[in-house]
Amino acid sequence: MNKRFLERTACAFAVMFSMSAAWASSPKLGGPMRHILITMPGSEIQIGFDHDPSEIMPLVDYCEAYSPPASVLDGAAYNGEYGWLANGFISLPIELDIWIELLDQTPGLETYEANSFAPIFTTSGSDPRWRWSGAMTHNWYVAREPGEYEATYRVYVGDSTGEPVVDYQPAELTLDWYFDMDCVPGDVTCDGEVTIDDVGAFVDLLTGTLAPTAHQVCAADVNSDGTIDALDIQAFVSAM
Ligand SMILES: [Ca+2]
Ligand SMILES: [Ca+2]
Repeated sequence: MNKRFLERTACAFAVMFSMSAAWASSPKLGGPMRHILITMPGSEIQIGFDHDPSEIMPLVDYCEAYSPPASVLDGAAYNGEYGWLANGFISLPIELDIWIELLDQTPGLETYEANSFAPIFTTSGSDPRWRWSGAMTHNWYVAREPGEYEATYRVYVGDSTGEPVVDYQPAELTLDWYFDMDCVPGDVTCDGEVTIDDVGAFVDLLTGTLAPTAHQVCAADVNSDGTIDALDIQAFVSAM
């Protein structure tokens, strides 16, 4: 099987590949919901968890394309398991809200708001302070390079502009994620196996038609020598 054959095959499968990308219209949480429980007995914010807080959430690169505004997740690994959730009654004057402020995070971590997909927590220059509506909210945490990620937040009572109100005691917590590069060599569609579906995506990547995700770059280096070149075409054919 030479490259010209691969290119012809790529044309035949281009429609199939683009249709499969279009079907992926809903991002996945990535696992069970994991809630950060916020309660306020009196004037002190308290944080609890409905899961083991030492658990680390997986950022997954599904190699899918989403309809806007979810398309901010395209080309990246992400997770939406963490959710902010009220744990019992929270009583605040109407002019006050509970805010969450990013204090520190691993470079490269991005966050997008649950439903709007707007960048928050300093992503794309956004404010480190985010107003929590009080409803269950699963924001999207995103990374583009493999590694471990961490973010520390302060949960506090603030006015309508996010300025802290000193009458209430805040709480802090740290959340953790990891992006594990466990690609299958040749699996450019990121479904865990090498099939005929991967031919079109592989050739698109080789010819520069496809802007690959980190997972796809890993998968296209079929012989795992750190570069993507003609040797990978032979290795790809052998993997079929
Ligand atoms: Ca595949
Ligand atoms: Ca290679």
